[in-house]
Amino acid sequence: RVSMRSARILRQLAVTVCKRHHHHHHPHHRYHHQRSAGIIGAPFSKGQPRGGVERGPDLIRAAGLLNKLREQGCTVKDYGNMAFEEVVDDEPVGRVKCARAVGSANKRLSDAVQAVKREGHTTVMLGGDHSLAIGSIHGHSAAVGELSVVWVDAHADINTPLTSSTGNIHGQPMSYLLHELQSKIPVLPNFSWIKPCVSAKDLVYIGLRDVDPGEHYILKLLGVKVFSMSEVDHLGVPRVMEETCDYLSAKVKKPIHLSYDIDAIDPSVTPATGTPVVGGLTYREGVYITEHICQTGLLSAVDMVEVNPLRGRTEDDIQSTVSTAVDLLLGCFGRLREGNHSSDYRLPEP
Ligand SMILES: [Mn+2]
Repeated sequence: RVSMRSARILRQLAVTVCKRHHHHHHPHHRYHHQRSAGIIGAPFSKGQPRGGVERGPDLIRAAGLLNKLREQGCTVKDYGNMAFEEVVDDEPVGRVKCARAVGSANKRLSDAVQAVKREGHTTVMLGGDHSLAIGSIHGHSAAVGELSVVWVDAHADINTPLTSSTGNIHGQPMSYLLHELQSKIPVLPNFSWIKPCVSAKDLVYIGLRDVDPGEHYILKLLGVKVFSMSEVDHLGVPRVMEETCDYLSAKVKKPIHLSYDIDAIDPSVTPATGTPVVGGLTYREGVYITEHICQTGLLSAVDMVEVNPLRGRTEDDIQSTVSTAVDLLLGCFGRLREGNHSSDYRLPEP
């Protein structure tokens, strides 16, 4: 049932209803479930200082995301790009920059994600910077209850407003969402709506290689499961994904929120991003992560963030970054590198 409130929110979003493709269950398609993607563009960049990241949603669409998803049998509904209010006099609060704008944008995003979840889709939030994970995860949890969060990123993004040395909120989103950190979060304007909704035991990091001292302390203090690039090197991504899923489904299988920062991938592949760090995941490792999560059948929301065309030095830099983001999203929705065919495919008769 769509509530009055979410109906209003859905009307506010630009709605493009797309052709639905129906696929019937077929025993030969073990991993080919009926999937439906609800796409929300969030062209927002105030969680960090570099302009350009607000162009991410349109670039990812322009690279053919919607058609490619449909070609692999996915139902797609594009809710368009969100509009965010201009906040004037958004002075730093302590060291925290643009708190009012980030708080307000994420409140809107949370409402939008709730509404899209209630229409039954797997949400795809196209960022924008990673501060948007606050609203995306908050809204997802408000709609479906307790979540598992898989955070694929070079960075842990778990600074509190007080441990952050930069004051950029895109390095802090997890701190606002974790129950365990609530006593460490100061009051910020436009943040009072946030209710912590993730337990440290339900969070797994993959790909970390640039972690601040305060963040490292928090990860150890809370016993968060981390597969840094060292573990990726040591175990290999297949084992990392097996352990991730075993760890998250040890008790109950919760819906998975995959928060994918494009900077998790090595900058030789995805250079057009705000805070690139050498030594990242290969393209193949990055895609394998999405394929594995897809095959759990538990993926309920995805963020794809930090694609910033202004950070690419060449057109090739931008194209490689954007097309990798698209391929990661296709992997989330059932694309197999062995190939796919629809369940009603018939060989032409001579
Ligand atoms: Mn990052």
